[in-house]
Amino acid sequence: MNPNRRVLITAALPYANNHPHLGHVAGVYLPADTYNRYLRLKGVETVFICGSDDHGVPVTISAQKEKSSPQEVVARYRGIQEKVFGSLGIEFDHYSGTSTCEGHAELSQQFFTKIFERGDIEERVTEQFYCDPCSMFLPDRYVEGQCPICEAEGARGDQCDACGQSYEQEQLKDPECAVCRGNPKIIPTKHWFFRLDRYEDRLEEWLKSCEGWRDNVRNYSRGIVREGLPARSITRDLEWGVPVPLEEAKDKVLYVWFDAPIGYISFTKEFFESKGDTESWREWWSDPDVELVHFLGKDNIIFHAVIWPAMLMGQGDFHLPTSIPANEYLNFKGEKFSKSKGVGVTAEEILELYDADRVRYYLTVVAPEGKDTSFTWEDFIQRNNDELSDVVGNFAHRMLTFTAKNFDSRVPHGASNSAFIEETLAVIKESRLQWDDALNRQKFREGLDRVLTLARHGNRLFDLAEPWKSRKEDEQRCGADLAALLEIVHALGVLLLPFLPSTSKKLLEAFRSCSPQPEKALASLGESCVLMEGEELHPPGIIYPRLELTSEESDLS
Ligand code: B3M
Ligand code: ZN
Repeated sequence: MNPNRRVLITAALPYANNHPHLGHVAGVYLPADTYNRYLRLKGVETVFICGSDDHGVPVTISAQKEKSSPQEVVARYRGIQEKVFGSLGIEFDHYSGTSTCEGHAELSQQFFTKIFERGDIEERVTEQFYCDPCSMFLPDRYVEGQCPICEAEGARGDQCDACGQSYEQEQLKDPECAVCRGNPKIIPTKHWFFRLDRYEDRLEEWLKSCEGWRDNVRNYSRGIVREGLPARSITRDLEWGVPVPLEEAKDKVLYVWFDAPIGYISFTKEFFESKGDTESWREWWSDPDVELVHFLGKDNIIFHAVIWPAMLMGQGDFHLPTSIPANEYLNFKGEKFSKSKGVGVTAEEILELYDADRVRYYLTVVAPEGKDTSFTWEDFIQRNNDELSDVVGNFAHRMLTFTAKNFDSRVPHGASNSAFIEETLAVIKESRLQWDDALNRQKFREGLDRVLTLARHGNRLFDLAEPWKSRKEDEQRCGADLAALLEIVHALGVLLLPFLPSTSKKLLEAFRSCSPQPEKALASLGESCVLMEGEELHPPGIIYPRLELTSEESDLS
């Protein structure tokens, strides 16, 4: 491993108008956090950045509906988001927001100006929807209609959720004002367009060179580039947003998708500056050795794998994404989670019933990594019981209580040359290597499955060793076997750390007197015994009591 490896991790900026639901958590924030914890456990230096996406129509519509201001909506939802992520153990280094981050507007304007000065932004007179009763232009989500590409209903002015494509709004069929449901008229207004066609060759070249990407991201993006990229309008007739830095566009703002990804940079800058370091952010964004990894949901692929890289190319001094692990959707009863449509469960709702690691566990085993998956309460309970309680919790509990009863809660004397310890170490090593390989490829389901397999092996080896028999016949052998099995319990504690931080902490607490720090122990797992014999264990008790399905869950839509 490169000892100087550095990875900058971002998670898509949630609009500051929604309660994160489990679809968001499973698809974006949890895998990003798991990856960050994994890298840190491996000793890799990382910076983990996120914050709210404050501008744009999602926020102004909410403000209008609630009869409050965009600022109020942003402040409230940002608070909710930070609380939810915190309760789930999703630990960003910095959680900011595009409307409050100092320097964000300025940097966004610089991005615009630089591309403008290259001649890659051009002015056009466009026909835009305008609603007379509301006396306003209807950019983006202010207008709904039929998608010009896949013909799905309910498509928005800038993007269709059904096919993920984006287009210019006048292409939308049967448009309706999202506020008053009236039919908008069309009037001319000037806008500024990003000439993406000028970046096609470079994008194609770059996408071709990207290795190890998920097929859904790479093939989809290459397909879009190959079809030809139309110029995209990057300004809007709105008051809320970053002002366009042009004299003749005084009453317009930048399109939210233009300023939002720049937040990744401005938040990084703010993060380092808050520590009194005004220089490092630049290195994290320009040193070609720093890996840049963007976690997001599939509806955001085009923006991150095509438009954002073109924006970065237009600057010249930032590096391009190293990988873009985009997930499909986690659905609820066959439908996309949607707070506004009342489908699914929010993170706050489930956290009132269950602790974070149970939620993290389930959302990782059903992570929509390669295809859409489903959340169901029955499955949530079942996987928690069959896997977390019966396999992991039960194995750890059996080992620790057996040691408590028979060996005074101390690590027994091990026998370094027994076939049993050899086999146990080999099992641990193989699990660690497979875990490492899966997590390195950002295959989190697979990584967690490897840990479960190790616990299953543990239970099998315990049954094979029959220490309850050998305890009477050959106490020394019994102790040696148990010492080996305790190595598995400890390894589970280490390998679970990226996935289930509090469970891992509880398990590792049991070994606090007899094992090194997990970061130090990791590379030795399965190479040799790491527990110090004779030292005391501190069993945590039952970690995962079995769950019953109660009416409370069924009451949640
Ligand atoms: N806010 C879209 C979303 O929440 C958008 C992501 C921005 S990432 C720069 O799905
Ligand atoms: Zn209207």
